[in-house]
Parts: sequence; C-alpha cells; structure tokens
Amino acid sequence: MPRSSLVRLNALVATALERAGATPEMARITAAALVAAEAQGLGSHGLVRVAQYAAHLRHGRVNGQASPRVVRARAAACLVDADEGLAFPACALAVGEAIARARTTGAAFAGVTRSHHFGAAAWHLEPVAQAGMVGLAFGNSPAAMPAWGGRRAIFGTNPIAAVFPRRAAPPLVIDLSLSEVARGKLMVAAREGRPIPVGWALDKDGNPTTDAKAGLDGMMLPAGGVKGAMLALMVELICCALTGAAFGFEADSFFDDQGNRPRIGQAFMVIDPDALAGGDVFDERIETLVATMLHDPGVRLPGQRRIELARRAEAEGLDVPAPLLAQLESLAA
Ligand code: NDP
Ligand code: PYC
Repeated sequence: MPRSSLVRLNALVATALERAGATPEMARITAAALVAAEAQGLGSHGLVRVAQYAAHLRHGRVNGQASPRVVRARAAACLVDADEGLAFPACALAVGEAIARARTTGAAFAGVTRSHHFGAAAWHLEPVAQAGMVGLAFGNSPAAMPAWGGRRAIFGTNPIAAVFPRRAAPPLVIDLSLSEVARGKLMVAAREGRPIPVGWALDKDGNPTTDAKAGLDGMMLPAGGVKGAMLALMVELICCALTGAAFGFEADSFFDDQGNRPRIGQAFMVIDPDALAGGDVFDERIETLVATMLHDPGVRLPGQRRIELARRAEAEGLDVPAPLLAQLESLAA
C-alpha cells in the first residue's frame, strides 16, 4: 500500500474536487475534512467519498459555485443557506456564527439548510472545543431506515456528535450514526468484498443479511432498536423542521451519482460553560467523571482512538490502498 503525507492527500483531493467543478475554497475545506476523517480511521467518511462528491458536482447534484450565507438571525439563533453546495463551507460558517453568538449569549444554535453530506459530524466541532465551549452537531441524511414498525426507509442514519473540552487533555469526542453503524461502513465492506455482521442491515425483502451489497440495496437497522429510531426522528425534526431543509425521504441516495440535490440540513449548538456553573466547576466535574471512568481498566475515552490515529498519520503519513490512490490521481489529473 503506498504511503502518502496528509499534505499531499489534501492537495490531491482539493485538486480532484476543483476539477469536478468546486470553487477553490469549497475544495480546500472539503479536502481538509475528508483527509482528517481518513487520518482518524473513519475510512467510511474519508477518501472513498471523493469520487462520490466529484460525481455529484459533475452531475449537478451539488452547486460547485455555491456561496453560503446567513439568511436569518435573531440573538442566539441563525440560519445558514448552503446554496446547494458541498456542506463543509456552510457548516464552517454556521459553527463560526454559533461560537461568536455563544460568547455573548451563553448558548447559540445555528441551522444549515439546502445542504449536502457533512461527513463525520464531530469534525465540524473542533473549533468549538478549541474555543473552550461544548458543541453538539446533528445532521440528517437520505432515507436509509424505516420509522419504527415500518417497512419503508424514511429516516437517514442521522449522526449526532458532541465535544467537551478538557483543560489539559484532548477533548472528549462522541460521534455516532443512529443506525447500528454508519451506512458508509457497508459501502467500504462492499468495495472490499467483506461480509457484514448480522444486525447491521436488512436486504430489500426485509430479511437480515450479511451481504454488504444486499444491505445497501435494503435498509439499515436503528442503533438500540426503537430508541435509535426515535433519536433519528428527533434529528430529522431538528435539522429540517427548524431550518426548512429536506427530510431524508425527500433526498436521493448519496451513493448514486445521479439524483436530486439532496437539500438536507444540519444543526449546531454551542454552549459556553462560563454562562452556567463556570469554567472551573466544568473542568472539575469533567475530570472527576473521566478519572472515575478510567479507574476501570477496561474503559477508554471516546475520541481517544481517533486522536491517536490522527497524530500518527500526521507524523508518518497514511497507507492508502493502491486502487483508491489511483482513483484520486485520475480524478485530479
Ligand atoms: P462508531 O460506531 O464507529 O463510533 C461511535 C462512537 O462510539 C464514537 O464516538 C467512538 O469513539 C465511540 N466508541 C466506540 N467504541 C468505544 C469504546 N470501546 N470506548 C469508548 N468509546 C467508544 O460510529 P458510527 O459507525 O455510528 O459512525 C461513524 C462516523 O460516520 C461518524 O463520524 C458519523 O458522524 C459518521 N456518519 C455520518 C453520516 C452523514 O450523513 N454525514 C451518517 C452516518 C454516520 P472513537 O471514535 O474514539 O472510537
Ligand atoms: O454513512 O450512514 C452513512 C451515510 C449516510 C449518508 C451518507 N453516508
């Protein structure tokens, strides 16, 4: 497997996206997010998405010249219109707005409408942790799961993420889909010809399957049964009812090159600990919980795996499978 530095991969991905029609800024920030996901061991939301985004740009499912802007705002709340572009510039604008507003109001909410796939949800919250605040992220995605009791996909896999900064350590990062696993993990398994565990997905006839391709043609199962399905419903409502974005069942699959502009939504909440019990109390409470958790030798902190992998990738580069690297080089040529 050829090894590449993160700098080289960033340049390659940005060039590939620009060639497909993205503005240089849209390409740059999208490349940063996808390479960071790959570096963090999130292959399902990393470099494999470049060809998908490039195809969406080429087929008009994404507006490559989009110019996201704040379209409504009142005190601690604002709405960003992604202008049907790739999601990353719009989400960066929304998160920046939420941080700035939370500094004065104590907490802020920024919604994003008319958007596209926002990758790994927690990536967007890094600036929030750097600002010493708590961040929450929500995103809906094209329908892949039924409502509880149903047989037709209505909700997306709808990730949620949270970051909690720590004074002298990396933040706690919690980031998960509301399906048993992200659908992207089926895409990676199908690509590599690997089976999937029972409990991840149903085939198109509603039977449990270990065939990743059959799972992609069928439906995902919610994480934790009815509870995951209810959380997925919550995310649809937060990301779409509040922002005007399209529900999962109104958006064509990201896994198809052709289809509609998904126009889905994202939402970010930022909370300043100083507005509540105060930074010192916040730090003490977090460290007390972390120390108690880590007292049990079987426990590790969420986010730790990603942070360690990212540090190693930064120093040593990433081993990218030869066919994937060749695909990126061809898209960038
Ligand atoms: P995972 O099941 O891989 O991980 C879920 C969470 O559990 C992570 O925070 C992980 O931390 C934590 N975790 C797992 N094992 C342990 C452990 N032993 N101890 C402590 N914490 C643990 O996530 P998913 O497959 O559900 O999602 C993967 C990614 O896909 C996410 O980044 C998500 O945002 C993204 N996604 C994006 C979608 C979109 O539409 N944009 C749709 C669906 C998913 P750690 O990372 O440290 O392992
Ligand atoms: O990985 O679950 C997923 C996903 C949904 C839409 C795009 N990726």
